[in-house]
Amino acid sequence: MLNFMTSGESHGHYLIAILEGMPSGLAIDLKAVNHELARRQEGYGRGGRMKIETDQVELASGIYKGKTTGAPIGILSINKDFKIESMPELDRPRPGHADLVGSLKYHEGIRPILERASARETLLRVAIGGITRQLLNEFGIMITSHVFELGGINIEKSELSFEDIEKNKKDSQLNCTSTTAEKKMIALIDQAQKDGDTLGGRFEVRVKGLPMGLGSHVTWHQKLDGRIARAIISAQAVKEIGFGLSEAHGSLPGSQCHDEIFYEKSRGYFRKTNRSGGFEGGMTTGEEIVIRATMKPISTLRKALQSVNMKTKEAEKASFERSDTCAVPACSVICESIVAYEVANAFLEKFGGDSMAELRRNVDGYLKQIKS
Ligand code: EPS
Repeated sequence: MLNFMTSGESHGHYLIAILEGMPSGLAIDLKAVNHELARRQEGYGRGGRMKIETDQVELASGIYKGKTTGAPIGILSINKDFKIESMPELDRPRPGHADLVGSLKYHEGIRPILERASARETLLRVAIGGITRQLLNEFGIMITSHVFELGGINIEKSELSFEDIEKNKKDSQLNCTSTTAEKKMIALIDQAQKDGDTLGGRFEVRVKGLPMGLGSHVTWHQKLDGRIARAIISAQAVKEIGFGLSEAHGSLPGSQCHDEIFYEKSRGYFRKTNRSGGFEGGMTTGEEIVIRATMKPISTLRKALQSVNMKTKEAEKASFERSDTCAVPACSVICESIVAYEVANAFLEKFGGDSMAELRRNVDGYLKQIKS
């Protein structure tokens, strides 16, 4: 059973996480983890902070000769832009951020709230995802994502294969599979920047190579789709998530919503569609997990919205802090890592094993069983 905790503020000195529950004997490629962090920093429309930082982590503990030991893994990152103690207090909460509710609830002003609520924390969630996806990759489980809508510009709904997504988005600045759509999206981001506004969008996360039967129908908290939904919504600014046909389940008849079942001796049970997005009864069907999620526009607007000065209670425009115009590509990368952690957790819950050798034996035994 995996568990993690993060600590750290956007302009604090350190960002710290602990990941417990990984089996021993997994060689960890730190370059690959830091590559995910570099991906998180990309995206047209990101703010000035991304020019200051070169995000990377050290694995401070729990690794011996490059491999996991079964002990908790300490993850450490140092903020170049470490200036929290000298930063000005805000007194006009920004609509959409944690500012107003957090400062009333914790009674300590806005600064400490925004520092912890910031999307900066996702650096650690990506580091944890970078580690856990290496466990999944050992078993042929791969993850990708792509942005299919930004500021209202939508890529025509095409059933892109996992491989096509990876191929078509390779040189994209927006983690997008269509160059024509990307050009329009970039123009929209430029316009939003000029208007002092921000943009949100929608993205898809895909996981392939899964065995059937991760997660369980027997209790609500073991349903893996439910766990993924909670985890994705916990990412800063994510406001909606769906699986497979997603909201179309609400308008299509059952005959167009479920995945009919077939069987061939050579390949066992299979489906010709994946409208469920890879889940039935909270369990993986063995088809790809298909997640579609929506990120709201960043809440900090240069053209500030109406707020209230918490000292004087006078109506005033909200405070402004350096920020992104659009961070949807980053959000799709962050959610790849969030899904990696949840799937790895369910994988280890099902197959157990204190070491990779024992885990492999358990997986092989199960795969033989469901084949027969
Ligand atoms: C971010 C770090 C932050 C923001 C942004 C993303 O750095 P700074 O506040 O120094 O600019 O750029 O966070 C937000 C916009 C937000 O609202 O949380 C990061 O590292 O992803």
